[in-house]
Amino acid sequence: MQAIIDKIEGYKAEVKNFVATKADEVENFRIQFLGTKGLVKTIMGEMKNVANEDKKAMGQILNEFKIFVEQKFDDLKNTIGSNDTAEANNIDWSLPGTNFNVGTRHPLSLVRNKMVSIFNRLGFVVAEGPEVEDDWHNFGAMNLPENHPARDMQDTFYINQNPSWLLRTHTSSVQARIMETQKPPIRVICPGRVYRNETISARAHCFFHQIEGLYIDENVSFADLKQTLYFFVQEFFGKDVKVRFRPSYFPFTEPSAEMDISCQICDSKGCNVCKHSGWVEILGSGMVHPKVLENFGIDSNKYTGFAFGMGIERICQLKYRVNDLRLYSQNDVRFLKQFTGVV
Ligand code: 2NL
Repeated sequence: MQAIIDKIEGYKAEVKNFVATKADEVENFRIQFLGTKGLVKTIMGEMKNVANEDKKAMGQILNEFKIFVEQKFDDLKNTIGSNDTAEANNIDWSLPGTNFNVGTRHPLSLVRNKMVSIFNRLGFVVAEGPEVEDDWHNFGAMNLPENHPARDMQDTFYINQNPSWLLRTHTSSVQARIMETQKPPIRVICPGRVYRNETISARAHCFFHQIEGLYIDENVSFADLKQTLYFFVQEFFGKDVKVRFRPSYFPFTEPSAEMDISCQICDSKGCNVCKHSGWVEILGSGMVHPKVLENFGIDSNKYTGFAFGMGIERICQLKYRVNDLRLYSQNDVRFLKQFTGVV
């Protein structure tokens, strides 16, 4: 027993005089003395060689040694730090944090999503289609005569390699494809990019975004059209918005109407956007022309429908006061980051 006591005294001196300057050395100390194969465990193993009558005294000595070593380890950790806290202790907590630049949704996406979700609640489902179209789906099926000015090269981008292909000028071509493949009742909303051969300016661009809607069933009336669009603008702009319908003309609808809303910029007091009239036009609409229905084999004596189309940029301008169409595609973060937090 005395031999073990002497050994422990020697170890105690070793532990006492142990110096560490780095966290790695503290960790080495832990492994050497307190690890599963460390000195404390090894000496504890010596208990089995101790005579029965000495076991109690020996147990006490060993326990004291263990506490002594643990105390030293705590001291080393507190002054230098151990590996598991090394990194934490090396951090300068007063430094400013790392900045993550989180992207924002594009304003046109925000507005499109909001519009789509309103129409979803009325039972309209989203349909999409190709941006490169043929003449039939873009013009022919929509009752546009061969000589219609919209078909002119001056207005429409035709594909050089195959001039029977073009960049769609409206998303009506998507609805055409729906009528081609589905039977009434049809209730779709078609958001998407469309192309027109325009000189780029604050008020015109060679591409922009549209949402068109189409509802075909038995007994669909002009009253349904008005109520649907009135509901939409109330949900989008707020209950106080006023609407008015003006007769208009589109080859694909009869009768046709344009819808104005009370100016959201000046609250109808008069401004540049409403040209001091208090009203701004936001969409075109009408009852689907019987010829368009018959183009897809839909019996126009049994079924009627309404359709409408609006520019997303226009709605976005009224909602967020964007006054230059070019801002939407210039990718200037000074513009884009203004929509942070807009859901
Ligand atoms: C506008 C006018 C409109 C339609 C689009 C349509 C679609 C089918 C049948 C009939 Cl499949 N009509 N779409 C109808 C009226 C107006 O858009 O000013 N858009 C920006």
